[in-house]
Amino acid sequence: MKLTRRRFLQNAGITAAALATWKIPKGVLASPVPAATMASGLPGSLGAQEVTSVCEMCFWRCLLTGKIKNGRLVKLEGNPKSPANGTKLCARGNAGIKLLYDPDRLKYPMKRVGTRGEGKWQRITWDEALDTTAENLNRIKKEHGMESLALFYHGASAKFIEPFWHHIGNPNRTEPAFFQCRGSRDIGYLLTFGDSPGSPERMDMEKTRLMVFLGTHLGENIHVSHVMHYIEGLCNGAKLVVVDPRFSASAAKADKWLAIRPGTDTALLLAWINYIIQHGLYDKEFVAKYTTGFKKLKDSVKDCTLDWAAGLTDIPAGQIKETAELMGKLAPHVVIHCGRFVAWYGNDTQRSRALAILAAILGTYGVEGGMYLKSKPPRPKASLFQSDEEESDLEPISDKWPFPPPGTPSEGLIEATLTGKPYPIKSWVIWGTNTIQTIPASHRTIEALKKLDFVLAVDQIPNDQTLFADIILPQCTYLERYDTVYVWKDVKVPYLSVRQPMVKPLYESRDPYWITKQLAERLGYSDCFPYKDAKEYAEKKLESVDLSLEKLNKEGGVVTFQGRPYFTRENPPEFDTSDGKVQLYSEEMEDEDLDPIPRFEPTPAPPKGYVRLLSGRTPVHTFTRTRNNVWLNAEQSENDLWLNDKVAKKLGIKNGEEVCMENQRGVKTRPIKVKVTPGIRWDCVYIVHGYGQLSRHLTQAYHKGVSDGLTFAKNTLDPVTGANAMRVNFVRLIKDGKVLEMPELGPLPSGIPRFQM
Ligand SMILES: Nc1nc2c(c(=O)[nH]1)N[C@H]1C(S)=C(S)[C@@H](COP(=O)(O)OP(=O)(O)OC[C@H]3O[C@@H](n4cnc5c(=O)[nH]c(N)nc54)[C@H](O)[C@@H]3O)O[C@H]1N2
Ligand SMILES: Nc1nc2c(c(=O)[nH]1)N[C@H]1C(S)=C(S)[C@@H](COP(=O)(O)OP(=O)(O)OC[C@H]3O[C@@H](n4cnc5c(=O)[nH]c(N)nc54)[C@H](O)[C@@H]3O)O[C@H]1N2
Ligand code: SF4
Ligand SMILES: [Mo]
Repeated sequence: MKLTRRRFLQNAGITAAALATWKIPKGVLASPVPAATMASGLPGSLGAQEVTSVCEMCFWRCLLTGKIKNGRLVKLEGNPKSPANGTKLCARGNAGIKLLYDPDRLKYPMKRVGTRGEGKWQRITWDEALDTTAENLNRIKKEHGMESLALFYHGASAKFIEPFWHHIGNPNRTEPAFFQCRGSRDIGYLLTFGDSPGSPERMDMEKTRLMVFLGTHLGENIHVSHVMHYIEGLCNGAKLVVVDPRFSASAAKADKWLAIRPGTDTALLLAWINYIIQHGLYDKEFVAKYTTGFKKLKDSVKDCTLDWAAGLTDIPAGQIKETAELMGKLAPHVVIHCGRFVAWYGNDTQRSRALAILAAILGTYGVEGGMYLKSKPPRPKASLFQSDEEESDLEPISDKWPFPPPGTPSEGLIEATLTGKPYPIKSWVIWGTNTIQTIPASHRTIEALKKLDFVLAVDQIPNDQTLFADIILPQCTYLERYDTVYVWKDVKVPYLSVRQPMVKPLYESRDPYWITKQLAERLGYSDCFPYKDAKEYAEKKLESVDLSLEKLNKEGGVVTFQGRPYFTRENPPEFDTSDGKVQLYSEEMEDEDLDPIPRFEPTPAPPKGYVRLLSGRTPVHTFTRTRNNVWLNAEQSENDLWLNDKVAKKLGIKNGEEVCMENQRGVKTRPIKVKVTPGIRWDCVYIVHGYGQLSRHLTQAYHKGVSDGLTFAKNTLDPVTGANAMRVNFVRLIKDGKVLEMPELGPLPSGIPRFQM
């Protein structure tokens, strides 16, 4: 039976479908966690000396213990009972305390008194802020319809507003941090395996014999337990192949660093697949039993030879061959890392499909040292709403794309705001996401923000996007509130925990449940959010799985369950696809006139005189949200510009000198220090994302370093998902007021066109 697109998404389980109610079945709990050594058993009672909770300095959500003295949080540590991070936190996790006590925090509700973008505000009361917001949203809804109200959201704090938007039947909500992150990857894997690789990615690195990373730069990209597994794998003797135009922290640990021409990864993947098939290095039993379309795949990639790929990727054919042979030799105990941030070139779903296909033919799925399986722990459930979800016949803007992840691609909402098509968007509610730096082509986002009838921003610090809001609501931090109950299932030992406050909310900040409930009531939905507060909601959820806050705290703030990481005789392979098999050839894609097997589609090369602008992570910061943190700022307050040493020599630029970048639209950046290094190709430069904030209210971060996001001028969308690509922008350098044409140190292959200015 063929699937329509909608049924595919439903089957894939990634729509906001109702969750099954579970009780903890007998025997499911893993060996009980010993009782914690809490000074006082009751977290949330503010006299307690230690409180367990969940980190949100990034959304990996490591488990925490906070030490409190005289009502002040004095130290954060990893929760020793955590089966994932144990006692360890990363630098950002440790520094959460400096977010809590950041003097620049949003303290009171405010209204705009200057023009949008100016950041001139006046303190108002909560009543005035909520009433003004509701009046505006109700008025706009009456004049232009529900669909004219858009929600931009991210993170734990949006776990109430996002379902609310859904509940009232408004399709116009976007999570830029999903679309512009892993959205296309998840769709690529769902189309192949009927399953996404999860979060954390289910890569069995500690048990593997070989890891293959394309762009993934673990060590700079930090997730405590993921990095621990990676290091454990290396210590256990696993080999590492890193494909990256830059000598990343992972490349530094690699057995093979393949310095690929940016944008050509799909060619490399297809050549690997072809070589592995032609030389019989694939898992014949797995392919025969569990996949469809192998013959079509074999035919489709037959011309993707080593020499063809070498020309495109600039990786010597011998290295492509050698690494393909290594994969064949060590399969199936090979981690083909699915990556996380994949919004690269606009053909990212197809590249993710190619990764998934490579992982499949090597037989790595559900195998020790490959890609382990999602667990099925009990799922706590308690309804946030007393009424049924409202039926909606509104036309979702996302229908323009064949397989969008849930919600609307961010660009769809920006376009509709700017053009009024397919219908006007008149108001944005921005909740926990930096719309200015996170979505490429910021000049368009800013233009859209200026055009809107009403903008609400809910945040904890006066970050870039708050400058454009009419009303700003101060949310308390993750250390001052209850949130929902979390269950980790993309881990080998699944576990459950809950976020609980360590101290009372400071100033007039309020928690997300309270704010959402207040807004819902004022918008005429008093049947939503029936609980007194987020604590009661957490209790109800825990009750549904025979737990309570008290029981959980007795267990040290975490309960673990049994996982099922690998296929076994009792747990044989099964795939949630249309025919129950791994789709090497995708009929769903064919039905949508998309390539059913990935093909190499070149992304335009830099125009003459320019290089490609690349960006990524630093271990001590998370996007823009931590730049104002005084400890983390002290660690790394600015970014630098990685420039190839030979290029630097030709341009006469020395290490540590300052230059500006100019993008292909002629927009110039602030000065940035150059890091001259052989560790980056000549055809690109690299900066860390998250710097160069525009808000002067952030006294630590204001105008420190240079923003990649504000330098991205171009708007290239993945045709499958509608996600924006980030690596399609070009810059040249300006030194002492003089524009420097970037030299070309190698030929451009005939198969790759140049970007037309
Ligand atoms: N230019 C560029 N853009 C990117 C990327 C890139 O590398 N470069 N990476 C992409 C990726 S992978 C991702 S995941 C996204 C991340 O995108 P975002 O999550 O939007 O990134 P941040 O810049 O951290 O912005 C988060 C905002 O939420 C606020 N916030 C944090 N916690 C809370 C809270 O509890 N309550 C409320 N109300 N607000 C809170 C922060 O103060 C901050 O203003 O960005 C994507 N966009
Ligand atoms: N400390 C810290 N850790 C984080 C985050 C954070 O903000 N701070 N964010 C988290 C999130 S949400 C995400 S999505 C991940 C993102 O982290 P990852 O998914 O690991 O990394 P990316 O940001 O995609 O990739 C950056 C790397 O890709 C390389 N690259 C650039 N162009 C190409 C290319 O064409 N081909 C190849 N093969 N490589 C290329 C860059 O040189 C760089 O080394 O990090 C997570 N971890
Ligand atoms: S990786 Fe670091 S910042 Fe992220 S949740 Fe864990 S400790 Fe917190
Ligand atoms: Mo991300």
